[in-house]
Amino acid sequence: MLPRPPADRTVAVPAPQHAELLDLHPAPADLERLVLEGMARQPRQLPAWLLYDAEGSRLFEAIGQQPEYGLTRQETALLRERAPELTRSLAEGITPTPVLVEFGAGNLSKVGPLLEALQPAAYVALDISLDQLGPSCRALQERHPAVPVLGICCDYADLDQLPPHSLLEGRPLLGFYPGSSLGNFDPPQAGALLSRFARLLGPGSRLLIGIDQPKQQERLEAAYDDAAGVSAAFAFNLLRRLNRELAGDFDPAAFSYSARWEANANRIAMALVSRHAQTVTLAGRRWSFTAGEPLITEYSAKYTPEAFQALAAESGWRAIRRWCDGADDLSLHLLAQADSQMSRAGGETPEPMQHHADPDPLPNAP
Ligand code: AVI
Repeated sequence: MLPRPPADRTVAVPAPQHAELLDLHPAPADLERLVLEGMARQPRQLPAWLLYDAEGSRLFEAIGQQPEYGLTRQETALLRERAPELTRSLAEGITPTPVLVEFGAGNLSKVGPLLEALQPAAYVALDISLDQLGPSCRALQERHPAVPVLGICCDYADLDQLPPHSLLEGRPLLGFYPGSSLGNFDPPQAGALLSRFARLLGPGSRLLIGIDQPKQQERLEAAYDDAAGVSAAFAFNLLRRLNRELAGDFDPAAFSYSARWEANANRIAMALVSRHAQTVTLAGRRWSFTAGEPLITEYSAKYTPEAFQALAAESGWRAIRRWCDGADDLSLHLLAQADSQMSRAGGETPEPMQHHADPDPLPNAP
């Protein structure tokens, strides 16, 4: 693994095929602070991005292939089928040629059809896992040699500005946030994240975002606790990471995995539940768990289209259009910044969006 510099230093990591990588991964001290804060919460809850070390990223990809977890397959198919229309709406009236910025890009498996249809000036992928981002950026650059690719390893939810880089200068930015990862943030944090995206992308920008919707409890619980045990392995991998990176002594056998639908909060709560009373050492401190006490590894909130659009409106975005899969399980929402008529590059965006929206204010285009 590459050495991690402190969060405030930007280091260009040379990569072949001209895909460039910047490493802004949180420093070990930040990681320790966040874990200590999370362990002190009631219930204990750690930041979800900690799940994505090299092994966690591999396991998350495997989750996407489980029959119970349809989100990845359905959204990928929707993006492939609708790419020309999506990109037309995304980039309409935007000049000069924009840069596409993907948040939480993972293995970059969803962006291909958008790159082909949009032909952006550059593609910038932000993700927490450097181990995954490096090879994925290089492979994508090979497949799309005409679009310069820049990978930024970072916690995008804690980024105050995009790092200075020639590819990001003087061009409008279009955001892409697929996978319903917004659901992994509590509602106030989710709203703050949408506002952050508006600031990072700049005035006049647009955002295409994938959002999973509430559905039958049994389906959701199976999606997050698949029969092959991959979701459980994904959660248990967190304990291994804590043991390795923060001198922990968690015994995975002393915990069981649980994924439960919390109807009052419209979310799945994923937790490792202590099988018995025990004390664990982590980051030089002792932590007691009572029997049955959960360590929340992640929440996955689901939003109806209306609830999501209300959240977006509170966070400075205006809903322009929605596309969904045939079963209306999930949506791709196109948002534009609420008050701005100016693109980030300084060019005026003529009649931003309104006259491009269908007469139905929130048309569904399955
Ligand atoms: C990344 N995120 C949207 C996934 C989800 O569906 O909430 C994470 C996940 N965790 C377990 N399974 C999937």
